[in-house]
Amino acid sequence: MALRFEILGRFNRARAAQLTLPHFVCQTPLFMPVGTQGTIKGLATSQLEEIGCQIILGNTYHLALRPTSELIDELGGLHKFMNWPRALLTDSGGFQMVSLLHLADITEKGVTFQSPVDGKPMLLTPEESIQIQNRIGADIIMALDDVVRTTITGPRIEEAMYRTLRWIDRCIAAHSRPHEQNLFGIVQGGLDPVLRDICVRGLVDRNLPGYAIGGLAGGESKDSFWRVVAQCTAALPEDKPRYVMGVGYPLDIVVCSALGADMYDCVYPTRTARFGTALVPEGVLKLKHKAMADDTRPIDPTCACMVCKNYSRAYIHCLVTKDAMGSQLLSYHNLYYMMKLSRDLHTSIVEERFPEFVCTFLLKMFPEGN
Ligand code: PRF
Ligand code: ZN
Repeated sequence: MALRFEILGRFNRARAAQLTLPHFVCQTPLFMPVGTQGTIKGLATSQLEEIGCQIILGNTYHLALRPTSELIDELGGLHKFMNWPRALLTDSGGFQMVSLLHLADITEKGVTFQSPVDGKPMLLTPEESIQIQNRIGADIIMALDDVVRTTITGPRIEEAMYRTLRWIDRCIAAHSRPHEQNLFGIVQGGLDPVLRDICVRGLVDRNLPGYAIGGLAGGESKDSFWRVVAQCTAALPEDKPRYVMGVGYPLDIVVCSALGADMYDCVYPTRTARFGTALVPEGVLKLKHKAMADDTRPIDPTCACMVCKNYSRAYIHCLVTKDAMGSQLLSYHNLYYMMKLSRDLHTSIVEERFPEFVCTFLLKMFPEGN
């Protein structure tokens, strides 16, 4: 195992921990911004450090196509290539293919898809996904899983869960750097508690360094989503990190942390920034709105970020549709908001005032109580 997970404080099921990875000592709960071609769109790695990002996601699928994992390996790994000294996580690639390319097809061998470069059929097997991730060199790598939409029902959900369990053994066998990189397993099983239970037990038997809860945030109701997270966190080992994949709405992070989850990733804060939306304690602020045109206040008067210290809503409104700097400043602020949320969750749990923090958070977001 290439990690240490020490719980520093708890409130009921919520935990605050220190997660020591090969490249960084992280504090949980934590949010991980998502990169595409080895970058978080519009931000320099020095800015990500300034914002307080602890782990960022590299996209295996994009990196494998360009510049290729072989080249990244030759150039000394992704940390060096993108000049990011802190922790990195790569996803296995299958989910991205299925969600980005509707051309992907899953068989027992792996995920088959048409190359976006030349249209040739390609196959990503569990072995290859791990080999690619070993070459990229992230602190945490993810098992190849068979992901299906939670909104579908029937035997496909069961097939995908059992296949995910068969593939985990192929991933473990292919992993060549267990002392430098942590392989996390991914719990699948849709919204079915029996299937989720079988999957959790199967993965826990493999004694992995950490576990992810997959297959969520795909259009299911909040009630079903929280139910699955609650079931999985209750069954996963206490002394290992728990990662809810694809989750990034501030409210969901607060709720999942209360349910005992530790790690999250999502494109939401940076994607919504590119559409002119800022995350604020009250919810969201639409910078494109004409009311912003002469508003001299910062995005969030209570925010201590570089953007809120230096620029007005009016200025960002003016930039937002016309210059890349508009979305860069909004991405900066939004990631700062997510990092502050992560820190506030961590500290409030350690300082035994988690319920008060949650109440304040909810009252700001829902002042009318609805
Ligand atoms: N599996 C993988 N990556 C993911 C997910 C998953 O289930 C999700 C949740 N839908 C986001 N990213 N491998
Ligand atoms: Zn700000």
